[in-house]
Amino acid sequence: MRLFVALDLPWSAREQLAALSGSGIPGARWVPPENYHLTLRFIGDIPSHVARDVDDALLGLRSRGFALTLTGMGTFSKGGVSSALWVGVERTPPLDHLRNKIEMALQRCGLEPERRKFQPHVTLARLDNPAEGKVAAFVQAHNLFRTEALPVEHFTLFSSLLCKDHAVYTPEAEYELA
Ligand code: 3AM
Repeated sequence: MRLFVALDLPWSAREQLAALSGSGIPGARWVPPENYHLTLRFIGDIPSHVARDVDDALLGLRSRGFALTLTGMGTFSKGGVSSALWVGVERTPPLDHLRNKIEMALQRCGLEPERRKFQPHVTLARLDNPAEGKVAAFVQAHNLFRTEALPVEHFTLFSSLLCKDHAVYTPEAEYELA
């Protein structure tokens, strides 16, 4: 099972993100609104007995709810070429705390530590060799994007099924925050 831990988003925020999406960057593969999420930890393919341990560990995790604000816009690049367009996330101690607790819980299940820096974001589109001028103009045009403070009351273990031209994310379990 290919798994990741993420925050889902309320529909009000999904609608705001969807309103930004869909045009301005020819060839962009816009993420459908039902797939928007903030990845806290990508896990990858693990056997089902390890997935059960992960579920137990996440069930035992105690952390507080908090508020999350999406703000700004940016890109990830591979070899100097933009590969993903995202909306940023205001970095706060409770978000980092939750992410660190999840990381520790997963390491206790025997998973390798995550080596990549945590860069919280919500991916809006995946890009394949885009016109960089269009990407830069899009980022600049929407840089002041900001949502209201969104309540985070749970986090979710998602499975990810990669199909030919899209991914299907299924919530496998939700974990309440205090
Ligand atoms: O949160 P986003 O949409 O940026 O790109 C994948 C997606 O990221 C990422 O995990 C999220 C849920 O699928 N992902 C896929 N493979 C990955 C890997 N090997 C990965 N993240 C880290 N390492």
